[in-house]
Amino acid sequence: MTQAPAWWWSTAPRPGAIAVAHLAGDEAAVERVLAALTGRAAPAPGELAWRRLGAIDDGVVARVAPGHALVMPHAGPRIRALLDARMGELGAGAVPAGPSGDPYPEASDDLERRMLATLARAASPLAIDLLAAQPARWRAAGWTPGHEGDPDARDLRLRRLVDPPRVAIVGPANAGKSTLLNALAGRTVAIAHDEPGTTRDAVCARIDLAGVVADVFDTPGVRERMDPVERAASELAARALAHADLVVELTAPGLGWAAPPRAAGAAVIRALNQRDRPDAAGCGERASAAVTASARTRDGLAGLVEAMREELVPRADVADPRPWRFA
Ligand SMILES: Nc1nc2c(ncn2[C@@H]2O[C@H](COP(=O)(O)OP(=O)(O)OP(=O)(O)O)[C@@H](O)[C@H]2O)c(=O)[nH]1
Ligand SMILES: [Mg+2]
Repeated sequence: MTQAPAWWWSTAPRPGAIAVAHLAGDEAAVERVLAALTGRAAPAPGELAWRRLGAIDDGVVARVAPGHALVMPHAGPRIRALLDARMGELGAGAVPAGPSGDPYPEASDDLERRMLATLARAASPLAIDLLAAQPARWRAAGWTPGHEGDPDARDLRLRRLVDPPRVAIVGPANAGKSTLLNALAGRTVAIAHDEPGTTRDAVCARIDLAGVVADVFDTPGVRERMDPVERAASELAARALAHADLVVELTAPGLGWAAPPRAAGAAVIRALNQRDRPDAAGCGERASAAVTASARTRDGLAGLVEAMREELVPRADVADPRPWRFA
């Protein structure tokens, strides 16, 4: 009887070209799990091979030692979650444990180990102090392994500090969505232009919103007549919208509100952009906007960032002294 091998990731859970996961344990167990995952014999020690990873993805499998393989699929939260589930079915332990034993030898128990593993992949700086406080809070609350209970709404909002939430900026063409994304990112991510229909792709940037790191998507403007490229772009935008935790409905004086269909449960902030324009003060959109700002002059931008941050992870959640079901 072989011991269950360990399975853990050494890359952050974010979209990208490649992710790296480790499978480590005794030789026979590593071979068994690799064969079951890929449907083929495991590469020999020291070799690497391209493999199908079940029905989930394909990628490189590098057998760096008899009892240690690196599995490198495309990076993305969905592929990662599916592989984690599959490895669980195959009996590989999700609790992080390195080939040389425990990667967190400083951890005094499983709770601390899980906290450190979560800390290692957390996206937001705000997560650091909060995670560090959790072992003591759970012990004070009489924690026993596996008996934290189900996560509540606060637990789930706070998990956005670990796995970045998604924010979609939507609105009519020329509202300034791309200019806003660039202003938030502090660099040029999206092309902004006074030609309506400039944005033809769903552009995304990872942005620190007052301590909460989020993936912010620029989307093509909503227009009545669209060419095929724009239609394809707007389908991508629809996908970004369907998964958004927060939708920023952006407009400018005289453009009205374009309220595209969005995911149930997503929060919405209506924001009037271009408030530097002389006609902004008396425009009809102003009354129904929660926030006004100018992406061009950056005037009011801090207020918009604060509103976004508060919708994603309210300050009261972070300050709440109760323990957090972080994993
Ligand atoms: N005065 C003023 N102009 C702005 C502001 N933000 C954007 N603009 C201008 O508005 C025009 C459109 O900006 P974009 O950022 O391309 O608008 P968009 O919403 O991305 O447009 P589409 O991609 O076509 O949907 C550009 O000429 C920008 O310079 C602002 O805050 N104030
Ligand atoms: Mg644009």
